Amino acid sequence: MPTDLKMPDPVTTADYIALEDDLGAHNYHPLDVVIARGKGIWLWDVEGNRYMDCLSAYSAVNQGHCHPKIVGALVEQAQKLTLTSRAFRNDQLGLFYREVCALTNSHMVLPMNSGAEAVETVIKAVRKWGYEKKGIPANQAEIIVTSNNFHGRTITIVGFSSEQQYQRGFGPFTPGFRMVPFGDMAAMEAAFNENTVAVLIEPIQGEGGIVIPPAGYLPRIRQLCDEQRVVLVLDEIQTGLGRTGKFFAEEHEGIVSDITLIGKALSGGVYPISAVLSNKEVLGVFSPGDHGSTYGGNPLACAVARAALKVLVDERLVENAAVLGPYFMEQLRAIGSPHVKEVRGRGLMIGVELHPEARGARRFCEALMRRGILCKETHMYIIRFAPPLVITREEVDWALERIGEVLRME
Ligand code: IF1
Repeated sequence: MPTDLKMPDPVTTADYIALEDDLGAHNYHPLDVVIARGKGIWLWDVEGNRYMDCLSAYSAVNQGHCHPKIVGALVEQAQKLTLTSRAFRNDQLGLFYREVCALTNSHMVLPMNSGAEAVETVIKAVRKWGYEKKGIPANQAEIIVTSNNFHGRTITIVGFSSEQQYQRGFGPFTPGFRMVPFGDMAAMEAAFNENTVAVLIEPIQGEGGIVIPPAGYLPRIRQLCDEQRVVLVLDEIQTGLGRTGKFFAEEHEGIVSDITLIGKALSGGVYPISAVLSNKEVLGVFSPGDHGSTYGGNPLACAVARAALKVLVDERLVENAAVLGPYFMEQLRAIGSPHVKEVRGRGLMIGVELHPEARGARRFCEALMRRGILCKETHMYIIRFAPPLVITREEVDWALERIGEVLRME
């Protein structure tokens, strides 16, 4: 039955929700707020109500919504050239390569579109590297991953998730992954074998509940990878680009990965682009025709990413997160709510874990929405606070006043 386009246009929040619920797949359970406009840390819904964004589209909008310099780059490039396919070259790609490699001390980069595509790309790269450079027998390559991980939603990626819901109904899955409990050093050491090509891990588990690794865990993995010629791949798609108060979260651990995955804030939420940042040894295994994508490395994405990275540096957003994050967490602890079990995080990647008796985090997120703050629960009991990195101290105080009211409710 074709959709009745003669239906009147939606006007109210309820109208928009009805349209979404009627025609959209129900693969999300969003808050009942319909956003129409965003600027900086603020969002406005279709009724004109203003909200502080404390999710930043899962850290894709670190630079703030609709940053004029990033949108300006989008508009300017969109009027010149948007897509050539990689059958031809374009004048933005090399400039993006030079700038992102200089900023991240990388020697080779492969641009893709979504974070999951960057993860899939690195899986192909480390496997091929394992066969061609490490001499692992064909189809025997193993990648070590950790429980409670989140790396995307493709069949291969959910196949190595520990979250049953991400897997239910989607099998069969891709072999070649060995999962160990996150933070368990003995299990990690035991998982290494002659067929191990890489360890794929988030330096802080985002969706897993803002889980910070035990002290020494990542440095020991770095050492094991060095000793056993295994590639250390850090998924910084959510933690990277200033979110944790460092340019990359690995800096908190004093380590340097072999390969870093970035996405989300690489474009400031304006256009999908992700990238695999590598040394030449691993990404160098790709030959023409081995890998690609229609939109990967398109000039529009590269122009936007160049502007987004420049904003991150010019506006000292990493430094801002490093100052306001600890302040935010200290003040959250000072609320002294009986519901709160722990406040944890790094920079402006903050999780407030509630006691089971608090009856779940969703009701607190809904109460915060009624007070003009949009945030998201994860794993039932954790409220995530991740505002854009452009937030000011005064705006943090504005949020704390309202969060305090909500965390003191029954
Ligand atoms: C959803 C979660 C966050 C990521 C890390 C790779 C990807 C993501 C560390 C894949 C993406 C997004 C996906 C989005 C919601 C959000 C999310 F709740 F799903 F788990 F942030 F925690 N690595 N995370 O966080 O990147 O393909 O999405 O560009 O799927 O609902 P993507």
